[in-house]
Amino acid sequence: MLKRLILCIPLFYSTCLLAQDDLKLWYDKPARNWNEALPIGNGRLGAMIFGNAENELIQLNESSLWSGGPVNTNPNPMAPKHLDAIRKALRDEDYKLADELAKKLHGLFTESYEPLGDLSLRYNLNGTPTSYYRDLNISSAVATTHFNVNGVTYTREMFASAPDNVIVMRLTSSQPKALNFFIDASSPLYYSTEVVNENEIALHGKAPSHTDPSYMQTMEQSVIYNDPTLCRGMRFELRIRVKNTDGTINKSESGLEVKDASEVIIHLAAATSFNGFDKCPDKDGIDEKKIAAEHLTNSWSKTYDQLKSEHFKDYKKYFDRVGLSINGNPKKDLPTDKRLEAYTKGEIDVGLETIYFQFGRYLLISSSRSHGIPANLQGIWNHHVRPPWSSNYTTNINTEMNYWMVESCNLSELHLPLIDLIKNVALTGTLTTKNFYGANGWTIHHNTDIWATSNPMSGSPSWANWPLGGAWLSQHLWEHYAFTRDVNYLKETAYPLMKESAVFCLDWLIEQNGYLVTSPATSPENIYITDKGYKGAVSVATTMDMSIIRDLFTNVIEASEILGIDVEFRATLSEKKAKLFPLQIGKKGNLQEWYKDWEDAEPQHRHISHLFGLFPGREISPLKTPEFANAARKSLELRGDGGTGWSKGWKINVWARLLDGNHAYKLIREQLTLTGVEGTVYTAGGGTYPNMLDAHPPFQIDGNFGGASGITEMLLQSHLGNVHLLPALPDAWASGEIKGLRARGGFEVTMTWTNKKLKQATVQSLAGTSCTLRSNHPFTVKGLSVKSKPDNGGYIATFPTKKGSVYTILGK
Ligand code: FUC
Repeated sequence: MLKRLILCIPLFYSTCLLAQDDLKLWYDKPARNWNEALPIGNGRLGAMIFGNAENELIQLNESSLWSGGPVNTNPNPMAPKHLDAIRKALRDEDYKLADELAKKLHGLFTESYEPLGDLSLRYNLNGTPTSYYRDLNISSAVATTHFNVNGVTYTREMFASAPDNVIVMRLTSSQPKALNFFIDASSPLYYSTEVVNENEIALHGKAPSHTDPSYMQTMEQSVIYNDPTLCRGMRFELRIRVKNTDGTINKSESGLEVKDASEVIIHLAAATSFNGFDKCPDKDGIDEKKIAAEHLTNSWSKTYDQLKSEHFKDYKKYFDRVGLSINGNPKKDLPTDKRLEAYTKGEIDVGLETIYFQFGRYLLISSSRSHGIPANLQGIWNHHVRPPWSSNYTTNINTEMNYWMVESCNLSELHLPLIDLIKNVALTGTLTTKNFYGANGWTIHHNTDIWATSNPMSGSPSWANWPLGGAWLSQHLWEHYAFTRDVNYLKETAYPLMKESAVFCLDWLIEQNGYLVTSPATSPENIYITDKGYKGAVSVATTMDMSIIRDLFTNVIEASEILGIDVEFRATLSEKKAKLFPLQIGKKGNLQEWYKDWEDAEPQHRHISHLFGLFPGREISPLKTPEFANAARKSLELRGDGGTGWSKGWKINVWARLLDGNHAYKLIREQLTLTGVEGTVYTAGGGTYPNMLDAHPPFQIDGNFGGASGITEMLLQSHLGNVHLLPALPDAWASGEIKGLRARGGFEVTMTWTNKKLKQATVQSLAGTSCTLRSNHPFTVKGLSVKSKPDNGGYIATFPTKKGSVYTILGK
């Protein structure tokens, strides 16, 4: 504590925040299962470290390793014929018929994200391990395991290096020549291993040509390898090279036997033949063997310390941009699983909450750095051949949730993999709109994969018949601009894609009772009950549909104004936007989810699709549209606080947007409820596994990212044209410091607060735009004759800024 204080006093508080030394997940026993293993990743290569003393298991992934091949964009040529019939049924209010006909618009399932393999280290220990310890340091992205056997300390240190494209391990023993182990590798996919020489093992593999989603109960083969065209099923390569300093290595048929060594360095390289979403991954694949070998050759020329310091430099470049400390970040000397358990039982532990926030940032830095391959439902960490929901990109909430925090948490570059994927799906999506609906522009439906699948899948229309994935993803194109103010990016990349998404929406809207509506429409993934008692999915003008389209049109209009182009198109959008079916308040005072004031088949459904306008949209706010904000609050109350991990993550954000910090905080506490530990049932759904990964259940990473985003929304909001400092602080976070959050308009914000009141902030202007600040308490801007004025229950002030300048805000 004293050391912290000494560090903090003479320096600015940004340095003080970085002194947080508790950013570790640590345990006093090995992982008993995957949900206790620790994830590392360089954005492309991922590993789950189990930390077993004797039989260490390291489960490996590579972000481009998926089943399948380029997608057939016209799998259902009869589809457009059914659209008019569905619309007629909906006009006739024959919802049953509409639901049935909607299934005639279905196409193919997405493919699956596949595991790469397992690395196994079998130690010859001759004794029982004691003093066991393992951790994952999230401020340096290094995992360590150590234990004692007969007075010898065995240590394993491991990290995934992005600059060098390899996973690196250092194994040591505290006494000379005590390391004896056997190393080999295997894969749950088709593979063969080759022991290349005394130092190297190669694993050559082949991914399935097709993998059915895990929720499909099929009598036929669900994982298929046979594709004579060589257009489906990519090849992959794993290379393991072992450097021993002073022992011996003997090769056997299956692996390498290391004997009597004191230190051993291992490099892992892997690559696939994936050559882009539209290329046959085998026949026209890239040379995965050559790439893996190159990565290995490059890394091999460097020392362990060199690799580690380059890894630190690279990782910290991202991680250190943001620091969070709440109430002094009290430390707890407890293993993370025990700490979670105590928290679950009601202990106060804001230190754990800040770790959870920074763990979200850690996970994104470790999983979102591959060109065109964003973080999927499990980031990059998956050990199932048929993973839950194919570990794909589910765009009716989950993929977007993964990226809600990317800009505000100062990781803007990590948005690019998603933006690259959007470019791909816009290409297949242009064919899908044409082939399925005879429409212009582009869209995708409720999920996609590395092959940029964009068609409506099979199954329940409540999720399959939702053609607004493109419009929702387009919000991310806009947000990247809103935060960075990069006009060139807006012009060259974002605007053309956003515009074509709007073109699809214009084609998709039809006129009904004087309004523009979507038809068919669903509200993912809820079911309504009509007045006649019919339970259905398909109707018209659901609130989510209309809100997403309003959001898209608003963003495209603004973008075209900034770029000074498309005057006529902009006028058309404005005119159509005014005619969109408006938000409705239902008889219970709720924000109506459906076109009519119907009941929900499942009132506590985990999705809250109809609240899009409140978050992540910017249509509803207690400050701008109190009536609709109250209705949204009522809807949330009716839905309740339950739900899966991501559902709670979503609700944290939504309650923060309602400026109710205490309710958001209640959900954070529930989100951090320990789950998945044998013999204990703390929670029925959602929660957090001992390794701090989010439970759907099973594991799904969106809850981690959604939770981190929610914490950010409690501390800073900027969606209403101003930068709102500390909009939703809960009572539990009376004092604190946050460094380096980003706000729309191109601002970087650092704040300290005490007694829930802003004490001081700095705002760095990155784009030179005028800045409007909002705070719940009065403030002044140092050096400028600017004083905040009362506004709608808070205080605001506007001042011009100079690019690069830093402004100090003093709370009163
Ligand atoms: C949606 C959700 C499920 C799950 C899946 C990946 O379909 O309704 O709960 O998160 O996506």
